[in-house]
Amino acid sequence: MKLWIVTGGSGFIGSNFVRYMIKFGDVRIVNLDKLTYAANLDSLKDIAKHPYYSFVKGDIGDRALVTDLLREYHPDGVINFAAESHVDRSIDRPEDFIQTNVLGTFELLEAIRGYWNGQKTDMKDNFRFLHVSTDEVYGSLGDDGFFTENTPYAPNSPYSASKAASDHLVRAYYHTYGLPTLTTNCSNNYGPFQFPEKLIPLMILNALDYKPLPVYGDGQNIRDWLYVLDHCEAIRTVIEHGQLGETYNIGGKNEKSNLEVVYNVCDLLDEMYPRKNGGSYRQQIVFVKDRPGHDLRYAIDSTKIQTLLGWKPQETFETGLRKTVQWYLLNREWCQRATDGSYRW
Ligand code: NAD
Ligand code: TDX
Repeated sequence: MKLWIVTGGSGFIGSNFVRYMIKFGDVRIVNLDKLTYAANLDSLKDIAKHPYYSFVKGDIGDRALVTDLLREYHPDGVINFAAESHVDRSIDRPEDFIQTNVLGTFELLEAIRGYWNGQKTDMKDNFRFLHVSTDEVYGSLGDDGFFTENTPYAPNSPYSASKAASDHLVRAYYHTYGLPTLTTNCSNNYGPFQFPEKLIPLMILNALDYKPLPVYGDGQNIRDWLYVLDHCEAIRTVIEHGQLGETYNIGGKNEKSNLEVVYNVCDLLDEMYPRKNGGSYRQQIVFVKDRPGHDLRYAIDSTKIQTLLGWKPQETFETGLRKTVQWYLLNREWCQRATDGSYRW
């Protein structure tokens, strides 16, 4: 049976991935997570005691700790989800983004390189390091066109710049040292267990609390949405079948303006959990000051992973969003605990 070290497995995508893989049933997972504000141990409560799952609290930037873990577990691969992930926070305070996304990824790579170098040939050949990245590294699109794997990097926020730096380090470790790496660049994810600072869960929870729904600028910025479990399946596909040194774009061809997304959330809530005082949740929408340097449009061309590796998304935006709204309605306690304390600085 394979064993993978997953970093950042207590965050949104990481926790969905860990659960997905444990339920898939053919892999052991060691989750290394620093437990920042964005992490939530509750997200993996249902599998916390599973015999194939272990949790280690720690930082990807702690080279000695990562080296010890590699020597203890002899993993078949490492999947790096760990990052600071919220663009607005990166604008307010970029330091943590440089620390974890750039320096942390560097330390992680160094630990893995040191360990991998000392292994026998067959282990070296079978080992994989998969780095989970974002479409935001490509910058912003105009009204047409798509990001492909050949689109030049042009990051615009401290977050995307830090992710771009980490992607470049991963690329360099493949070309310079032969480390068996893979990189995925995915569009906006949504689904269960997403921390309510991101657009969709923030809108759901604010709506239910009768708070304003803050839409940045005119709400016409476009994002390309992918249901989180479709992303998880894409990552499994890439680590198992991807070609070393390659990058793979992942997206579901679900372009929506932010305002459309917020309207869709409101309409689903109107249907599933009508406002007590009548009227639509749309009445709570307010247009607020735009995000500085706000990228206009993201759109992913995922032809490469679809044609070469046979992955395709299972959810449309409509089916995925319905499941997501339903999940937040049924999991108010998770939401309460996720937002207890000071998740904003
Ligand atoms: P998240 O913020 O929900 O979770 C990040 C996790 O990483 C948390 O559990 C946190 O505790 C952990 N972490 C942070 N710093 C760490 C460190 N130094 N050492 C160990 N653990 C640390 O993020 P997410 O939305 O689940 O994103 C996961 C990855 O996917 C990130 O690399 C992100 O850039 C990428 N990504 C996210 C999206 C998206 O829409 N959310 C889209 C594309 C790519
Ligand atoms: O209150 C809000 N109002 C609003 O209009 C928030 C939180 C966001 N927005 C807008 C900004 C974006 O155009 O909605 C869009 C989505 O915003 P976020 O949920 O913050 O996501 P985004 O900035 O697009 O980045 C996300 O997708 C790519 C993730 O946070 C990244 O980690 C990932 O790499």
